[in-house]
Amino acid sequence: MRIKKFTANNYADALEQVKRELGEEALIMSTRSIKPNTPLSVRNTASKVEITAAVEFKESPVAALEEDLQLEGDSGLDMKSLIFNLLSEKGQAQTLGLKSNQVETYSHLVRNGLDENLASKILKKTKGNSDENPEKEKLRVKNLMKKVIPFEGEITLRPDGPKLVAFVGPTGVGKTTTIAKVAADYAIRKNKKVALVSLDTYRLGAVDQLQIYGDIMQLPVEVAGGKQDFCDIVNRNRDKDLILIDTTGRSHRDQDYSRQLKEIFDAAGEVEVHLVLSVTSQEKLFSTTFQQFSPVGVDRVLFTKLDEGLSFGPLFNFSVRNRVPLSYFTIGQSVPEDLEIAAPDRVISLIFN
Ligand SMILES: Nc1nc2c(ncn2[C@@H]2O[C@H](COP(=O)(O)OP(=O)(O)O)[C@@H](O)[C@H]2O)c(=O)[nH]1
Ligand SMILES: [Mg+2]
Repeated sequence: MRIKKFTANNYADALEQVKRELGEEALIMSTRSIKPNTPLSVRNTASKVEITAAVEFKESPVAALEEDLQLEGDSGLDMKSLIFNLLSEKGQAQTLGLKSNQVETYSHLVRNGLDENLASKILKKTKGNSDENPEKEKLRVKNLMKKVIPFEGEITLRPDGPKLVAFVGPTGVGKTTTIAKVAADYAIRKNKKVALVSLDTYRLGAVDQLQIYGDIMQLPVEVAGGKQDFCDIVNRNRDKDLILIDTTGRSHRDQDYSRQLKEIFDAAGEVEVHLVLSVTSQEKLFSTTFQQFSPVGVDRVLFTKLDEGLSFGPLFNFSVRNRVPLSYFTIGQSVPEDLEIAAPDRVISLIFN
């Protein structure tokens, strides 16, 4: 139940406010007129109306959850959470005030790497009757989880010139391989004009790898050493629909590298940045990498190696907490087939199966 006071010059206006903010179903609990507390000289100021209204909290659990998550951010490891971690999952669920039919789902989520805090928040928002069948309860949880996963799906092209998309992330996560898969999808399946650009001059051999893919698909591959180079390349490829940019994955501690990338991208125009993370990495690396690349401006997150992943909770934690929309998933080493458009349904089945 949410209770709120509304003040206006007249009853109709106050009621209007109530409806706007709390909806048609709001309950009016009390109404009173308030005399303004003004000096004698202006005593004839009209009095105001105050309405106290209430509403049941059954609306949008999604919005409420999103709001909560945004407020909370990353909670540090304090004494309370240390002790909490020592409890059994059942103990945790009880401590969190979850219903008996939710304990199983809670345990399942936590075992699959979902952040405990996040799992308990989701369960609290979906809390049904305690005598309800756990399967029904689970379905409600799945639905809410599905709704809070941000996703944008595949790359959308521009009507007026090439779309520039850069892939950034740690070494070895699968950036170059993924670029080859995406390039094949647009160039071969969708029949679009694609160019590949490598800012991958740091690691010896890295350009070769992209070159080989380019040769197989008969796509131009260009290598940019710096800002001017990059702008020239983009200008030369104005006729393309899509320019895919590969980058070196240097140490995730290298903030300078991110600033350098930002400068290069800014000079060339609008570049959509996809952060590439592997589900086989430690979850901690997700957040440090995200921080490293935040100066560049991360627009999307792309998870690789789902075929080798053991737990998918961290993928959910990352995208939901940071509100970065998912773009693609990769599910194996084969180019071009092991690529899929990321969808919330898929995330849910990864977590629940
Ligand atoms: N199992 C699996 N391996 C992948 C996947 N994507 C890429 N790889 C492999 O990961 C390794 C590193 O890939 P690469 O594209 O060079 O990574 P980069 O350093 O980020 O460019 C290669 O052996 C790829 O074949 C995937 O979805 N699943
Ligand atoms: Mg590479």
